[in-house]
Amino acid sequence: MHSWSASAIPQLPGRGQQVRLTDSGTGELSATSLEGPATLYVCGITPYDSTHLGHANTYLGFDLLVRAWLDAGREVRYVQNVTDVDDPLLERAALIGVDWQALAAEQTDLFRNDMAALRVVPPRDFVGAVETIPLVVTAVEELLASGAAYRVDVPDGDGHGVGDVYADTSADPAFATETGLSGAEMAEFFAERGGDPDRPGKRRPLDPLLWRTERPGEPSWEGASLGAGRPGWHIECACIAREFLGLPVEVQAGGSDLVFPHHACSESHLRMLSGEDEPVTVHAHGGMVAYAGSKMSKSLGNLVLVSQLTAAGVDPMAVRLVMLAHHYREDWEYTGAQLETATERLARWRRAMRADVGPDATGLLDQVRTALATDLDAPSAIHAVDAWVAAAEYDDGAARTERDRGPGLAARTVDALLGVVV
Ligand code: 5CA
Ligand code: ZN
Repeated sequence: MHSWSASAIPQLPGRGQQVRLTDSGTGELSATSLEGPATLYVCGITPYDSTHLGHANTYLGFDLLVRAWLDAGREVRYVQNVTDVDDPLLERAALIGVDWQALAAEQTDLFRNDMAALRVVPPRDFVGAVETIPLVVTAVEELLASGAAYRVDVPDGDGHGVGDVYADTSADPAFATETGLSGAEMAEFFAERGGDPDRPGKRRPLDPLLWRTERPGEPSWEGASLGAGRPGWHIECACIAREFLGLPVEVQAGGSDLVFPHHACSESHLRMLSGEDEPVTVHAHGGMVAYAGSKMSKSLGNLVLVSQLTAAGVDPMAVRLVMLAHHYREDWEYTGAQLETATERLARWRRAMRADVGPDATGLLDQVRTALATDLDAPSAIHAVDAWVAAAEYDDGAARTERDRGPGLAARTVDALLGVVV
């Protein structure tokens, strides 16, 4: 499917640094490469109730990675999916009495508009689950053939298809080891996050669904030897990553709610399909945004949407500054007061950076580059910009630099590296 439109990124003097990111499994900083194309897979939305601030926080967090890589001179191959068929989407469409495809299309459009307004660099490939079904069918057939998957009978299956297909996690001795989670934690998350530990006929509670044979009243697609049905969730992201990026994927990313089972299962599928021990190099996860006391989530309904804020006249750049004030891995709770702070900050940045003269911004550029290269530390970058702005406001005339090295360079720095246009 088509992505959203890109905003121009200004050129900066010199070059950005090698980016180090925290790997969520080890908790240690891991250096991304300086050479060759960078590959990034960020799990996209399931298109309903988009785009809430939790989604926006995730995509803005990894937008900093894209910007830091581009600044360091790397070609960036960025893929994001859209889960445009899955249980939660079908359930929501049924609940509100609309066609699921219409809901998905409308919400994906809203998401594109929000991402463009927030000046998020678009992915090179923006890929829907539905358009990926032929790839999934082939992959599931491969997993069945190699013994890494098995069939489970469907009671009252109406003779449809040949049963559901599950991945056999025991075929992968490295299953979920990268997460650093205990068995008890995995069991808890699996049950909470879309898994079916008690499904009769499964070999192990954590075995994930690969192919769901067709059921009356549910959409289904031709599945060759699998029979008609629809794909499981994790295998879609595995297939899209393999097809559009190749292996290994340098950074696999999303919110921390995807560490297990989603990313662990996707990585395991990739391992089984490719024979590569480490199909993902760095596992990067953003923190969870809460509102009114709980994680912002579609199921709870405690949502603040980007489009609600912008429709009320909030500058998208202020929304961006709300997020950037938090480190991407932090869990935080949104409040209106944070939006006020961000709006005031944006006004101060604008005044100082639109001036004809001001302090030299060469040091600021270095500070912002260093902050981003160190685990995308946006709060430190903002602190450095605030200090430059304070110096500009204090300006006693002693240290004025012409626009190109002063306010103009500061403006280009926050535009190119932080995505904030002043
Ligand atoms: N379509 C799947 C991924 S393949 C999915 O998780 N969709 S989602 O719409 O639920 O979430 C989209 C992205 O936003 C995911 O990366 C998810 O981790 C992240 N996300 C969801 N809720 C929050 C939240 N409250 N705070 C931060 N990130 C969130
Ligand atoms: Zn995903």
